[in-house]
Amino acid sequence: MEKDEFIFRLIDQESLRQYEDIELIASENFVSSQVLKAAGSVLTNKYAEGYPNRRYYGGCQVIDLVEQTAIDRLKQLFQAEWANVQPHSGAQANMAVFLACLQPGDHFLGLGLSHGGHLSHGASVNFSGISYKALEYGTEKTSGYIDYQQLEHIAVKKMPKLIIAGASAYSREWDYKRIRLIADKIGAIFMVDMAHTAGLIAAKLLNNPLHYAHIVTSTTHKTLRGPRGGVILIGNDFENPWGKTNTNGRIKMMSEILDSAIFPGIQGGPLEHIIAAKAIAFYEALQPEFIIYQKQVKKNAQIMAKLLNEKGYKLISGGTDNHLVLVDLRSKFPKLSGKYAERTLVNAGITANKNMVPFDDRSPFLTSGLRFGTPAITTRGAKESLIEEIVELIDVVLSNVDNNKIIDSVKKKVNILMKDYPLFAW
Ligand code: DSN
Repeated sequence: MEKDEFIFRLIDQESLRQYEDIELIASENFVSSQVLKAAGSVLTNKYAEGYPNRRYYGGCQVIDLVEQTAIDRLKQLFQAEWANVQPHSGAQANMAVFLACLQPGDHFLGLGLSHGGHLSHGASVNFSGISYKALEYGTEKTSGYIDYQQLEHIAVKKMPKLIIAGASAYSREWDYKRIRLIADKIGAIFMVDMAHTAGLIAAKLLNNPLHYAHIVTSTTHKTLRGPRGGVILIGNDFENPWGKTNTNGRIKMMSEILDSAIFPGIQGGPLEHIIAAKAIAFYEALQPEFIIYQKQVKKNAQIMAKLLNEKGYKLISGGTDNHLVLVDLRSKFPKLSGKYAERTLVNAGITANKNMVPFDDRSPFLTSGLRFGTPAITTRGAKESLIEEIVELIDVVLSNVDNNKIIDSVKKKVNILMKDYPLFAW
C-alpha cells in the first residue's frame, strides 16, 4: 500500500508549527521522545478489556505488566493507595466518577465555567449538566480567589451529593481541607480534578489533594507532561458511602465501583499504547529533573504575571501560585475581545487561548480574557529572560492588533527566537 503522503505532510506541518511558534496554552506540553515512541507503538494492536490479571482477552501477559507498572508508578508519584490508568481523557475520568457516585438528576456542586471551572464540572452543554443537576460556586469579585463562603452556603442549603474542586483557569492554590470539612458536614463526596496542576503537585510545589479528597481525577498531558489521557486515584477513603453491594451481599469498596464505572461502565478496550506512554511519563515525573522543571514552570508564570501587571494588564486574583495567568483584557484594551486577541497572537506566532473571566460581559465565544501558561515553553528550556521577551512581544501585538506589518515582524522574530529552543532538549 502507498504511504499516505497527505496526512504525513500535515503531521510535518504541525511539527513545524510546534517548533517555530511560542506555545502558551496552559493545558498543553511537549512529551519526551520515549513517551512519543510508546504512544506510537505496537501496543495499539492489542485488545485488553478488563484489568491486569482479570482480562476478557488472551495474550495480555505483556500488557498486564505494562498497565500494572503504570498503576504502581502513579500511586508512588501522588502517595495514592489506588489508581486506575484507563480513562481515555480527563472528561472520561470525571464521567466515571459521576456514574459511580450519583444517580441521574442528583445535585452536585462545581466551580462555574466562567469562573475558571471545566466543562465536565457542570456546564449545561456537557453530560454533567445534562444528566445531573449542576450547582455552581464562583470566585470573589474583588480578590478573584475561590469564594469558600459561597461554596459552603450553597452546599449547606442544597445538600449536593458531590462537591468538585479543580479548574481550567484558576491561578491560585486550593484550600482542600476546608472543602473536605464542608463535604463531611453534609455527607457529600469530595472530588478534586487536578488535571491542570498535577505536575506541580507531583513535584510537591502545591498541596496534594489526595490527603483530603475522597477521589482525585486528572489528565496526564498538561503539567504532568505525559500522553493525552486521564487517571483516577484514591488516597485513603475506600469505604463505600452508597452501600452498593455485589451479588454475595458484600459491600463493594469505592475502588471497585470506580473500576467498574470505567470498564464496563463507560469504556471498552483500554488504550494500552497510551497506558505505556503514561507509565513512562510517571517514571520521568519521579526523577529529580522533573522537580527542577516544575520549579521553573512556576517561576516563569510568576515573572510573566509580574511583567504583565507592570504593563497595565489586570490579572484575575492579581497573580499566580501555579503555571498560568488569567488576563482581563478590559483593564488595558476595553474594546479588544479575547477572540480577536487570540487570533492576532496566533498570526504573530504566539499561541494562547481566549478565556472567560469572572463576571465577564462577553459571551464564551468572544470573552474578555486571555489565558497564558508556562508548562510547554518551559519544557523547551525557557528561563525568566525568554519570558521577559515574550511578554514584550505579547504587549506589542495586543497594542497593534490591526497593524499587519507589526504582526508580521513579530512573527519573524518569534520564529528566529524559537530556533534556540529545541523540542526534545530534555
Ligand atoms: N479545558 C481544557 C483546558 O484547560 O484547556 C482542558 O479540558
